[in-house]
Amino acid sequence: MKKRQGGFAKRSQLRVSTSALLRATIFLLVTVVAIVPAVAQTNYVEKYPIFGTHEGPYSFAEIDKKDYSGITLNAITLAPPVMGGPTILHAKQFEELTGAKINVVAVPLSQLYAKVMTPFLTNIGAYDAIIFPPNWSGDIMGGGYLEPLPEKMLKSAQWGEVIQVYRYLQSWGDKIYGVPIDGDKHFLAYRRDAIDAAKYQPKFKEKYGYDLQPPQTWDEYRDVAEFFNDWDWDGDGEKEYGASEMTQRDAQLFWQFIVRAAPYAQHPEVKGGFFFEVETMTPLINTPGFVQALEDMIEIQKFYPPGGKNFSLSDVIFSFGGGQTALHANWDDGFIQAMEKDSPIRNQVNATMAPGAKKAWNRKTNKWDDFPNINRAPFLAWGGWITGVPKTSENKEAAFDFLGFLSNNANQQKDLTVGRYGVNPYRTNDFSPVFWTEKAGFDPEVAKGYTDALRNTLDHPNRVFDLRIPGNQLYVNALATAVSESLAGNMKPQEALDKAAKEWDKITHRVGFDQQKSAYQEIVNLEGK
Ligand SMILES: [Ca+2]
Ligand SMILES: [Ca+2]
Repeated sequence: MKKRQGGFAKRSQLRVSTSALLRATIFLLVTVVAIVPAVAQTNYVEKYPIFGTHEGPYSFAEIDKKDYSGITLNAITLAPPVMGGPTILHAKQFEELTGAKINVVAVPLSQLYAKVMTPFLTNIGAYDAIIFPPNWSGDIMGGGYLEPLPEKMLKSAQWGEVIQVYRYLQSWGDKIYGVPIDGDKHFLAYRRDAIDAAKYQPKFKEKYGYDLQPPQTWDEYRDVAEFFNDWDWDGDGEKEYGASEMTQRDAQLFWQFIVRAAPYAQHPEVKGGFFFEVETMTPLINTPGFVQALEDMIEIQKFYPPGGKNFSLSDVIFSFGGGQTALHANWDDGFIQAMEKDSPIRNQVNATMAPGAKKAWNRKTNKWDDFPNINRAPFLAWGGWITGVPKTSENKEAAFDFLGFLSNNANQQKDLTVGRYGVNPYRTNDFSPVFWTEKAGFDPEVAKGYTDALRNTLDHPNRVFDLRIPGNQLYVNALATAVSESLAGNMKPQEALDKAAKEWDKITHRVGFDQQKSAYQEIVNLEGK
């Protein structure tokens, strides 16, 4: 528009004929008419950190029309940066647009469960919006504490674009309660300038007897971690290390262990459960596949960076994302952190599926089966944070508007490019390499590597779903405690996992055998679909 007006000004400096003047007048009138709606509308792209605007009931323009002045919403979320970051950012925007006031309570993961559940259990209406891990859905959705999604959400394009594999996470039984905000899985991110560099190939082959490549198995992962540990292989004057992993017991250690166990323990021809044998609900976490994974994890500690034996997710994001290590088998966040605009290792990373294994435990025959072509069992770890509105909320419409706005396409697309936010692909467009090259500045090779890794993981027939059953937190804590004890050298892997399995069995009977069995059956039903 400015350009055209400039053209007009220049033209008016010339000696003008009547017809030129008339043309100019008409042009001016047309210009003015065209400008009016633009002036009346806020330019959200200039005002807010978004790539563009999107239409729909939760868009910036539609939410801007709402007047929620006098209304206060109480929201609970994880402490920043993961989830808390985007919640606080978009709460502030929602306040500006609608006049509502939003109190955001942001707490560490170790406190989130109690803070969310206590008001439910004591029947106090503490929150209008909650943001919680999907594995707590058995307690929260299954407990009947959430309001089902309004038709307005279910008819919106931002709901329609959620890919199928993540839709199940939003419901419990036959009702849909979750406003999608995230899509999670584990995959392998690695440093291209280490692993793809020709100069390190001969020495690696000499030492290990095979070509250096992005590790395809956990054994290869070990070798690559060892090879790139404790020396300055990127020439920046500082040492790098092998691998960043989540090792803090009361943070995300459970998921770091399960991604390792999956290809050893999920045999493609043995159905009926990964965490439990579903018919008897016998815990499988002390079977040889899991024991092997724990032995591997004890070994890999030698190739962690300083402090790496007590890393949370945030630590890992800044460790791998900050260029400290060669390998990162984890969620997207550390990889995206490495790919952010100001990152010194931007486009020096790439992605592929999580490592597999050349053997898998067959619990039908009670023996290891060999997989010379590698058994893959990618882990849909976590699955994605869920947002919902408690039934006790007195401002449900405003609360759903806030959650819809928080995850509208404009906010979501921008959030996808901020590693520490923990917002990851779950809508069809998010899997397009073009989005990542155009909006996030990825090299085409990295955009392809990333989106292929996501697709190959999510679509894999032997994928492992997370443990989404009531009392999830009890199982997570029991297993993480056992793994942690063994990593610290206090217990042998088998002994630690036997103890955890016994604990799991007790939890199942305490929470309710039949209920647990039917909840786990729902996950087993998703296998191979
Ligand atoms: Ca270095
Ligand atoms: Ca996430």
